[in-house]
Amino acid sequence: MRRLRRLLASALSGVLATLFGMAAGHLVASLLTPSSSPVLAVAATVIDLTPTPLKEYAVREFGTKDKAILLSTVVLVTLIVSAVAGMLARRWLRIGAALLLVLVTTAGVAALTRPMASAADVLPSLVAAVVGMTVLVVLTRLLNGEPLRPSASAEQTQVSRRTLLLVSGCVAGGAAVMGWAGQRIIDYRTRIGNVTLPPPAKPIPALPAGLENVYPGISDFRTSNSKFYRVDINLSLPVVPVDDWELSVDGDVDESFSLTFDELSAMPLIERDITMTCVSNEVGGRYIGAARWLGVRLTDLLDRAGVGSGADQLLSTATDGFTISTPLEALRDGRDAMVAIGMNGEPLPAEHGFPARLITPGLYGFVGATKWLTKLTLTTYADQTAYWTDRDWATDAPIKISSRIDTPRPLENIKPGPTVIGGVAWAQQRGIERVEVRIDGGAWTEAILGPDAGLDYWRQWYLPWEAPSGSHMLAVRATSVDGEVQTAVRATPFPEGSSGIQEIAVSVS
Ligand SMILES: Nc1nc2c(c(=O)[nH]1)N[C@H]1C(S)=C(S)[C@@H](COP(=O)(O)O)O[C@H]1N2
Ligand SMILES: [Mo]
Repeated sequence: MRRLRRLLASALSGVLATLFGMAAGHLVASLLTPSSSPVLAVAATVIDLTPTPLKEYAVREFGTKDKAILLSTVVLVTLIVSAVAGMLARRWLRIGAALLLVLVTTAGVAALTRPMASAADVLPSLVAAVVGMTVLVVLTRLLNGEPLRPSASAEQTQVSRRTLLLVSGCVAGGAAVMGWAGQRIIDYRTRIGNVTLPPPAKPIPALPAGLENVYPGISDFRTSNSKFYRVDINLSLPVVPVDDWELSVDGDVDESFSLTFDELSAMPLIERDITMTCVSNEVGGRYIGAARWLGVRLTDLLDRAGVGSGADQLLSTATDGFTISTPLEALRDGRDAMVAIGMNGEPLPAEHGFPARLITPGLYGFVGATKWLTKLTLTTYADQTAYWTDRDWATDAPIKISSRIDTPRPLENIKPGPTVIGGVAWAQQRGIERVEVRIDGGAWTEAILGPDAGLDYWRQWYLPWEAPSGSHMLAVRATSVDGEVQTAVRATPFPEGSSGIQEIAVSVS
């Protein structure tokens, strides 16, 4: 019993040492670069090193919770190792300390090898090392009843259990306060600045009312900013102070230039309704959203720079070190790609790329939707490659035609009688001609389409259904205006987007 208590106490000392170090590192990072926080840096590196199939599995299984799950796993593993370090330290202080040092060195190396890392990014890990090690030494000595200072006399070293509890409590409390403060500072620094958006040069008509008000359960015709899916490589949002921000256009151009946010927003602004899709979206998945974007037409910027004859790609760079290659041809075929500064009537939210991002209708996000954009470089595919293409994803990736059942939900139990099957369908750049529903493997029945907001916007659809009791299989497929019928042939998201037909089971009773 006593041995078990001793063991637990020493394990706890290791855990407390690490928590305190991590929190101190987080606080220091919040003041410098949030992504250099030890936990965040390690987690981000884990993402980078995870093989693509495993990443796809995680995205599929955990959806947007994948980041939270990853962070918790990293913290949990770290704390387990720390507990072991604490137990070892009780008898062999050096070995325990060495184990903690391995942990924190991992964090330091991770921070230094992030895409945009500078030497200063090792600081949070250094602080974590010094602080965590000190706590480990102090707690271990207290536990062992050893003097904290070599010169201390015998009665000074008599530590009561109360002292030990007090010190442990202070360490735990200190860690909580530092971690909380660091997070508050990060939230403050990544908030969006005080920005007012000028109106578009030619406002477009208001979006028609969608079907969601008539048939609840169908996705909103316009996705609100707070519900818009978020996909990026970051565990913490990049800090982009709008006053220091600049967008430069360079590379194979007659004259490179850069613009401040005010200069960019003073250019003629266009407004477009565009549905964005992530290449990682599974058939029937949620990584899709539709919004009204406000921004500067990309060709205006390209014309101003004067594109050289050799360029075949636009390489965009973001403050998070992320890069995207977009085929120049797609950007100049009249599709109104833009550098967006507004989303649904508001400045871009921090999660969606404040202060400016690229939006390319018809291409998956990873080839045309650079958030936190800072640089547009005219270059060639032979000369330069981008983040995901370096990881074997497709270089050119038009969004595939697809459709989704929103209501009823997979495996939902509904009442027999009149109901509605409904959802959304998209074929950006081409438009949706028809949506069909198949019930229990029968014939395809044409659904009724909702309002039309242009080729690049999704269409809502519904089909009234007299649901009979029993289990049923519901499937949906779309046809584009140019006649492509959504294929039943399955493809995984990697490397150029999923295909197949969504079929769900529902029970009626
Ligand atoms: N800077 C930056 N831009 C980025 C990414 C990123 O990781 N970093 N991810 C891309 C991907 S894969 C997609 S699908 C879209 C998602 O945009 P959203 O989060 O606003 O929906 O952003 C793109 N732009
Ligand atoms: Mo994506």
